[in-house]
Amino acid sequence: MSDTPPKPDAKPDPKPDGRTGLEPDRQVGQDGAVRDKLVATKEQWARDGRALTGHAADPARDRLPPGQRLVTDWPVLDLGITPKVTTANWTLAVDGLVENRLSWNWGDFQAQPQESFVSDIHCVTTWSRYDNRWEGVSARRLLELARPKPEARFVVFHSFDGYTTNVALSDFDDDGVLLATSWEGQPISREHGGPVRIILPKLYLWKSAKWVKRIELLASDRKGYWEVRGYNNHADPWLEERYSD
Ligand SMILES: Nc1nc2c(c(=O)[nH]1)N[C@H]1C(S)=C(S)[C@@H](COP(=O)(O)O)O[C@H]1N2
Ligand SMILES: [Mo]
Repeated sequence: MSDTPPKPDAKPDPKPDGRTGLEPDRQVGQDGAVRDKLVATKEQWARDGRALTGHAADPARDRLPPGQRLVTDWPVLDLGITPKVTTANWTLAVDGLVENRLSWNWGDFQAQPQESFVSDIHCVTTWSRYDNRWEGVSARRLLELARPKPEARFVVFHSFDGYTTNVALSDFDDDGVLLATSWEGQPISREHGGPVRIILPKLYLWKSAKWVKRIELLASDRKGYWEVRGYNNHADPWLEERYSD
């Protein structure tokens, strides 16, 4: 392991040509099955009465955040330190401004109701991957047990590799937010943050801490590893909140 941490994620190429990410050299344009699925999804959204904005002629545009391109693999991105966390030595603490601190091992985690969600993931390095099936314990379940104090408004995730990242409690306490243990029916691999990582699908993926070991609730915000290095504090891909300012 080198002493110097790897560079932050490369800044995305500017797209002065206004390309959509759906040109023929990109995966979606070549993959009729993916396109059909997108059309089907949009039709489902329409049936659900879900509000869609603009780009009606291009179903993919409503699902792909600005400046993103679709991939079908799942790239690995982290500080380059892959901690040796196993189900035998994994522990999780939930502390700070909670009525009931939690301290879980793998057995405690497995004793919780396991839920399944399908979500898209969006990385600030401009790739997005659709329809990831996750299983694990929901953030909502964890919060129900830990019971945040009224003054708790922010969350910091701490990981076994020393990484930290911060979100508003309202973004953690949301639909589809998971402490995920499985992806596409398989345990999440070590390189992707197994045995347990956060999946917070509405924000760029750097907010989804891999190898999570501690969830700290705070009254005031405290920036994490990338946030102090110029990445956006909120990180909403739909607003392209990549960098601060
Ligand atoms: N513990 C930990 N979690 C982390 C990181 C990290 O370095 N350490 N990197 C973040 C970043 S910058 C990204 S883009 C995603 C990448 O997740 P992946 O490697 O599973 O694609 O993990 C995030 N979570
Ligand atoms: Mo990243």
